[in-house]
Amino acid sequence: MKYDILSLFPEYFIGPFDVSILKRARQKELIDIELVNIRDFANDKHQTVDDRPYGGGPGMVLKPGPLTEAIRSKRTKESRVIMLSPQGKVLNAAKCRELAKESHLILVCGHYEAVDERVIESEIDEEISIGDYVLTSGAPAAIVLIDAVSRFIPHVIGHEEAASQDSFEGDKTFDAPHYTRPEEFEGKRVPEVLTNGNHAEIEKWRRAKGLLKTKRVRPDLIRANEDNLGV
Ligand code: 4GS
Repeated sequence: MKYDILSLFPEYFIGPFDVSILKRARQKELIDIELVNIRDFANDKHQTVDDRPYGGGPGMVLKPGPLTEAIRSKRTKESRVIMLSPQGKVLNAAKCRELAKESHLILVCGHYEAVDERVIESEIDEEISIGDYVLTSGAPAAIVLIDAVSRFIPHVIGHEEAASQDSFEGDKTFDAPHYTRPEEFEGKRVPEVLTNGNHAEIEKWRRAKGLLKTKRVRPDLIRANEDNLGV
C-alpha cells in the first residue's frame, strides 16, 4: 500500500511511523508513506495557501489552487483520494478493512477553518472523519487512518495480534479483561477461572465478561448486532 499524505506541516508526521509495527511494515515494504507539503504548490511569491472566507466568518480557508495541484501531482488511475474531515462518514473497522484492499491512498489533511468546497467536489473521492469532535488539523486523523488501515494489510501485524480477533470483528463484542503475572497485585488476585486450566470454562467466562462490558459501555454495539448474538 502506498500512502501519500498531503498537509501543510509534514514535520507533524515525524515519529508515528518510525516506531513499532508501522516502522517494521515500512522496512518490509508492506507500506510506503510519502509526505507532500501543499505549500510547495503555491504559486505566488509568499507561497500563500489560505485566504479569508467569502461571505465572512471566522478562520481562514485553504485555497483551491495549491491543494488541487498537490493532489494532481500524485493521482494515478489507481488512487483513492480521501480527505480527513469531521463532515465525513465516521471511520470504523469495516471501512478500514475495505481501504486496506486499495493500492494507493491519497490522504488530504485539512487545515485552518475549512477547505474550499470546489476542491472537495472535483478532487476528493470521499471524506472520512475519525470522530465527532474537532481537531486542530486533519493530520492526527491521517495518522489514525493509516494506523488502523495498515493493520488489515497482510503481514503488517503478526498472527498473535490478528486483526480478525479484534473487538470490532466477528460478534462485535469487547474482549474479556486480560491478566498476566504476578498472580496477586496490590491485593487483587487474577480470577480463579483463568488459572485452573479448564479451557471450555475459560472460553465461557471470557464471552460472558466481554458481553457484560459491551452492554455496560456500548449498548449500541449490542443492538446493532442482536441477530448474531442471540440476545
Ligand atoms: C477531523 C475529524 C477534524 C476540522 C481540521 C477543522 C481543521 C479539523 N478530521 N476527523 N479544521 N474529526 N478536522 O476535526 O477528521
